[in-house]
Amino acid sequence: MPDTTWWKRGIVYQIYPRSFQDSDGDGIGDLAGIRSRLDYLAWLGVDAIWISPIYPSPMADFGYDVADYCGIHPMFGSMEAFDSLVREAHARRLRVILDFVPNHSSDQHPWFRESRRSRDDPRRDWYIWRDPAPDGGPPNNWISNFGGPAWSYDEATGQYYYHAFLKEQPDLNWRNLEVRAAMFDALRFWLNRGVDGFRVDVIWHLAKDPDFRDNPPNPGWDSGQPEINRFLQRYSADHPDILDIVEEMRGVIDEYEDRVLIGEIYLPIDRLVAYYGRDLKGTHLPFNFQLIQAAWNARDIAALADEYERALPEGGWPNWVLGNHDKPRIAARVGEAQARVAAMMLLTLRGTPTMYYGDELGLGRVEIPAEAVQDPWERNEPGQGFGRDPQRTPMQWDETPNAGFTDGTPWLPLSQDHETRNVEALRRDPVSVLNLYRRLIELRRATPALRVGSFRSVCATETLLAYERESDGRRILVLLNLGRSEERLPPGAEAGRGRILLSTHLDRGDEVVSDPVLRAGEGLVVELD
Ligand code: TEU
Repeated sequence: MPDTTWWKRGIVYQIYPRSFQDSDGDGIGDLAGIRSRLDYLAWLGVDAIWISPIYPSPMADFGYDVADYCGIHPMFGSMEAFDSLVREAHARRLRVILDFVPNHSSDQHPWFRESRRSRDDPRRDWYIWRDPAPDGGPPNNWISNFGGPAWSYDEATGQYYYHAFLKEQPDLNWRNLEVRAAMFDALRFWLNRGVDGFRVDVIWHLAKDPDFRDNPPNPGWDSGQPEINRFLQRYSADHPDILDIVEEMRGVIDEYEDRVLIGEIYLPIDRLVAYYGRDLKGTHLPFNFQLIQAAWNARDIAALADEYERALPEGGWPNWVLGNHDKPRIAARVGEAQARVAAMMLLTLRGTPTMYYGDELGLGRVEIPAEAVQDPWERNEPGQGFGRDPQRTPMQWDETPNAGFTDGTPWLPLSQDHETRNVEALRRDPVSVLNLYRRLIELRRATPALRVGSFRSVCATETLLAYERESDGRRILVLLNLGRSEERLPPGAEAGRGRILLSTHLDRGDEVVSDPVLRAGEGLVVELD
């Protein structure tokens, strides 16, 4: 029996809800907006949407500061709007994955308000409170991911509380069993409403060193890097106790049929794969961000793919991510031509691909004028390129004002070229990056070797990456030219005769080749004889 598990076979599409589609003219996307674009997603061919947080929130970190784990922010709509989004998505065979933010809540969450009331409040231990250091300063040297100390002093009770991110995002104490129970009930609340799974925010942060030891300095740090990198996160993250918590969380997911648990994890490969859990009882998919972090160099990417394949536990299903709301867009990192090669890579590697909305339009870096900055990280550590607004700008749908995103004023600017770079225009252009994505998705869906087949590196030079996928004797060769000049497989590495199924240039179907020449920035999918 072939394994038909949807999250192994399918493609995930991330929606940043503030920026997908506005339906009420406030300049911010919402649930009704997403619902109105489901037909587009079905046309594109993806299988699941992951929606960044839509819960009530003061929006200090744009929803990653949750004030109620079981509600919908009125800006995004109502619970009815949510239910009908799920219903209509399911009617189109689209799964819905929510973002779960368990590591920290908003400082406006009733739990934290209660926790800070007094040292002996029953909720005190739900968060992480420590006495000042002997000199009155913070309890240790831990830094916030957005710069500055990770501890804030509370005058009224004379203690510091810990926040790995903003001071408006106090970390919950997952060593407290009541916290776990309350959070697991929140998961059940959404599972009962029919959601198909969760992407869990910073899951590798859930437990800290019980002794709160100082982190060691990072010898590789220089002043061009974010302040968080000054120290190695040895004691503040990736604590071994996290795996027990993740297994418990998975247990909740397994109370329901056919749901998925995805973990957001920025760790080296050997540590990342631990999050599959003992006997695969952890996350189904620990997000693999290698393609986001790697230098755009075929040799490095091949080495990472091989290392990743080798590191996977028996039965662990791989996955690949090309972009998200925290990292510069792929087209901004590697340029428009290479972004097409990257699309082919994402959709032909072995494992579940996660796409980021707008990448299918080839959206690049959108310049954000100083007065339009929204991201709190940019405000804390300005002018150094850490801000995340450039990759969170509105989706561009058509040629109308504001590209059909909103009738009001968009919360972030659109890219300058939105009159030509939009879904309608690119749909009409048969060789557009949008049509490339659609063809790649269609090809992956129709080709078992790409969907489920084995992976084998064929060759990698600085600029040429070649790998083979195989299933039931059907062999697919993927050739990717990461350079600016013509490429072909080096002597001795020729792979034999075959038929081109797809070129990134979308102009070479059905050609029979034995040693194809790739044009600059061209990728080919070849079915071998
Ligand atoms: O991101 C975690 C985060 O900040 C990552 O960028 C990570 O710390 C860093 O890249 C390590 O190299 C999640 C959300 O995706 C982000 O939007 C939130 O701001 C953050 O958590 C806090 O919830």
